[in-house]
Amino acid sequence: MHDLLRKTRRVKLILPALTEATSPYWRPIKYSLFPPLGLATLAAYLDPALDITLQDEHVEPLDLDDDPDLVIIQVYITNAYRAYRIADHYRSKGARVALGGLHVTSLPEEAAPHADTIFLGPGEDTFPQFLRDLAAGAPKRRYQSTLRSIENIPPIRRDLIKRSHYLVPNSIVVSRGCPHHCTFCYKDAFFEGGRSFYTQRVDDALAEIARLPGRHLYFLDDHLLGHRRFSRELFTGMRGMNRVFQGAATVDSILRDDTIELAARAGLRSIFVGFETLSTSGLKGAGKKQNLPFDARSGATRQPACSGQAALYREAIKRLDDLGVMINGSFVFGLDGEDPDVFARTVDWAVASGITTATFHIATPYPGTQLYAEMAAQKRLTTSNWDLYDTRHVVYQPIGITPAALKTGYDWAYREFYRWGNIFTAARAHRSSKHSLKHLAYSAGWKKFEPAWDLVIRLKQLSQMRPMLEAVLAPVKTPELEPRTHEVRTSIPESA
Ligand code: B12
Ligand code: SF4
Repeated sequence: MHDLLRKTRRVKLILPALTEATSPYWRPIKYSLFPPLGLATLAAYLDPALDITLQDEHVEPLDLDDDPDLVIIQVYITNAYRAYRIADHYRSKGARVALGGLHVTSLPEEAAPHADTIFLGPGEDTFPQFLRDLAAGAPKRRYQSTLRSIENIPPIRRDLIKRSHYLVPNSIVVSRGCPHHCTFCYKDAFFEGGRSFYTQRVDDALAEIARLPGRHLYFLDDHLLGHRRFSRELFTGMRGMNRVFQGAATVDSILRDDTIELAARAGLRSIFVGFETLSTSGLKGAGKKQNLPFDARSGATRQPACSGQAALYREAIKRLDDLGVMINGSFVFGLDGEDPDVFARTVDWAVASGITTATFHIATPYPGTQLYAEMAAQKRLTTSNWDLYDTRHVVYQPIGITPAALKTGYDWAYREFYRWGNIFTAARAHRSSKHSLKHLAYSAGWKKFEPAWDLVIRLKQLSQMRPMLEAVLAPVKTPELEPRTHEVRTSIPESA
């Protein structure tokens, strides 16, 4: 064994706090949801005999007085400055520092001066290669992932995760990437140089699920229904496992066939759907074909903004409502072509449609994305202070609306959607009164009891809240969950 590896006894994995942690928007509960799964995934490649610690600055103060030999830091865009400071600190103490993650992949030249080694893309191929090179005494400065697979990966080191610090310790990913190519999304840049959508083996995914204690799971996959055969086999295998789970999927995949019914029967109770905008032209501009009515996808068809779009969205919402699945709708403001009425239009629609929770974003051109390249080419980027790239600030010159109006409208949309009156109106939109009650509990619980959440977090009692979450995610009713014939809606072609 080479000296370099022999010297590596203490390894520290760090998720630095996002800059938001110091802002008035900071919501401790939002950042106490999920543990750092990426780092726990990487830790699985380390020799278990090493002294390994994993720290997530969102839920605990970092101990910076220690002396690890190897420091592994995950860098997101809005923790990048903090990550670089921590990296510099440990390097000045003589530690070997490795940086990776989304932001390092987007801007390797920016990250490189703060690290001994940087990693571009997912780490399942490059990190073990780095460890082998370290053992051989020749670690490289830069690794670029090209061989993409999450088949036969070692079990995630969940034992390093402090479960009591998180409301949802059972977060899980069974695929990586997504089959689509939205211009604002991190996906194409992050997975450049190799496959950009791939899954685990179904058996392995089911085995990982079986290893997780409790009932509740949160799939962090970009698109849980993205690979049709895989997701159908997964949900079929999950039947009888007595789980309740949440995940994300696209509009087309919800309407495509009966996969969503299989998911509901397996325990799907709430789903994240990126509606983004009600405007067909806005969706086309963002490359979000999977949200478009079929006849609007070719680009040749002209539809009045909204009509076909709203009908398609209504169909997806009704389908989910029939299954008792709550919806977390995601919306983006500031796409080209929008007018100042977009905020009221979007909130009114979301409330009337019975969307349970909404996530609003100001359009944010992340470095590496097509949107960023377009904005840069048009000289519309107004800042490169990455702390502001959190989808709450306007970092570019919008068209058709002023930056100030965009920011004000975004803030208003959040306030308005989560007004008590609107929470009640949205809750009433469901056909079943049990669904309405669950809606009320979930939405109000998420946004209206911040001081209570803060207290629970301070007392380190989040695990006590899990049974309540599971109760809110109990099934609404079962008739629609009974097996139905394999119905394929031909208007929505398969996208994956
Ligand atoms: C969970 C999650 C969160 C959690 C984060 C908690 C946590 N502990 O990580 C919470 C809820 C806090 C969150 C918040 C936000 N998020 Co978020 N989130 C995610 C999500 C769904 C999953 C992350 C994950 O666990 N992935 C699975 C693991 C296995 O992959 P991974 O973490 O990427 O790790 C791998 C590699 O990156 C690499 N790697 C990472 N670090 C290192 C280090 C080294 C040394 C090496 C070798 C390798 C390596 O190896 C790992 C294994 O392959 C991602 C989408 C996604 N699919 O990744 C979005 C995502 C990261 N979020 C995003 C956004 C936009 C946000 C928000 C801004 C949204 C908002 N407005 O509220 C906020 C705030 C963040 C901010 N202020 O900047 C974007 C980021 C875009 C970008 N370019 O930065 C993503 C990509 C979603 C998307 N499709 O756009 N998020
Ligand atoms: S569907 Fe979602 S994850 Fe897939 S490319 Fe579009 S924004 Fe990204």
